[in-house]
Amino acid sequence: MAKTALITGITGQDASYLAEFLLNKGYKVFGTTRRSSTVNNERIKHIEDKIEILSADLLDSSSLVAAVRESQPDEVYNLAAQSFVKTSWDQPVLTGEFTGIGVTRMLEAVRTVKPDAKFYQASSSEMFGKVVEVPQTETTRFYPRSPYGVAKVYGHYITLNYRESFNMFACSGILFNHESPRRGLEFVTRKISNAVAKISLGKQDKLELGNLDAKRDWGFAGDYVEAMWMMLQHDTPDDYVVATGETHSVQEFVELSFKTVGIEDWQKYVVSNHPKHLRPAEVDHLIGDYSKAKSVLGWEPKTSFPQLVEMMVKADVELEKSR
Ligand code: NAP
Ligand code: G4F
Repeated sequence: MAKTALITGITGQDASYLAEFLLNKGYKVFGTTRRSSTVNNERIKHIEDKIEILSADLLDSSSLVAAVRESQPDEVYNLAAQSFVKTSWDQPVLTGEFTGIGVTRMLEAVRTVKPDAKFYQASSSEMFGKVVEVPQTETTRFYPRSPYGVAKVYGHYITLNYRESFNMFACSGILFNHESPRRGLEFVTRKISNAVAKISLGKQDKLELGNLDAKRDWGFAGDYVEAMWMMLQHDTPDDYVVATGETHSVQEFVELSFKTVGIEDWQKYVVSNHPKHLRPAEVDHLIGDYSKAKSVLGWEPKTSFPQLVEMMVKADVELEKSR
């Protein structure tokens, strides 16, 4: 019989790729959205008739319980969160409520209504923050550097706690940054790819950025959702780092993006260290060791850094040409 999955935050980047992936595997897919005054389904428009949308908010336990009751899922992927690190300093309490306590609300909904459902929690490399070890593994001590990172540490440990307390099949994927043409425009990679596309078409003059020296382990979201699914297919629940094992600076992303559209003198267009884009505390250097995911789950990234940059810039050029 076909399996059923419930994905929270179905309008988000990862959920759109995960929903496609699960539909291809024959799953019945339910996804939750929160109420908004404008339609917000850009990323799932192409699959909307194949999935069931339920209304639920991470702040509202009864809506989460109802979503689990209605969908009766075999697998729950808790992807909903306030996911933009910079905003977490502007809205630290809300970020704690959504990204931290929201995980407990979701776990409670599952425990109450469908305790045998397998549960995936979207943990983050942002938990490593001011890193104490290079590269970062499942055993590296957390040192979060933002209200978002702190909230994710809470979400991570409450998932582990429900696994140990109630014997739930609950896993955390410690995912390093993953991007795609569907990435939100506020994140640095998409901000760059979109601006470079516009600059190449004469629609924008300048690209204002913050810290160009920050280094991230960037992968492709389409590759990473497979790792989420693999965690829930394994015999035992556990936590896994999902990464590429390579790190690159924001500047490298900028240079390669401009190169993709044939512009070598990128400095002409870029303003760096713009105060609006600097953070009260920075995460300088992330690089993940995914050897556990590789040896236990058989997962490996498929998309290289240059392929990711090219994919994003070319998609934005096409998008901006059509506007
Ligand atoms: P995203 O594009 O920002 O999507 C987040 C989703 O959560 C959206 O559907 C959003 O709905 C929903 N949401 C926000 N607040 C909510 C609330 N109060 N109630 C219900 N839904 C709410 O994020 P993503 O990049 O796909 O990431 C998915 C998850 O992985 C997040 O938990 C993120 O923190 C985590 N993560 C991401 C990365 C990465 O590099 N992408 C790395 C590690 C971990 P709206 O569309 O209505 O805003
Ligand atoms: O693209 P970012 O905003 O992503 P960040 O902060 O690494 O967070 C993302 O990855 C986390 C996993 O580690 C996720 F958990 C989280 O949900 C999110 O998906 O910024 C990346 C780097 C930072 O060091 C930032 O300071 O780029 C630097 N940066 C430089 N100029 C900028 C800018 N970031 C943004 N967003 N905008 C800039 O203009």
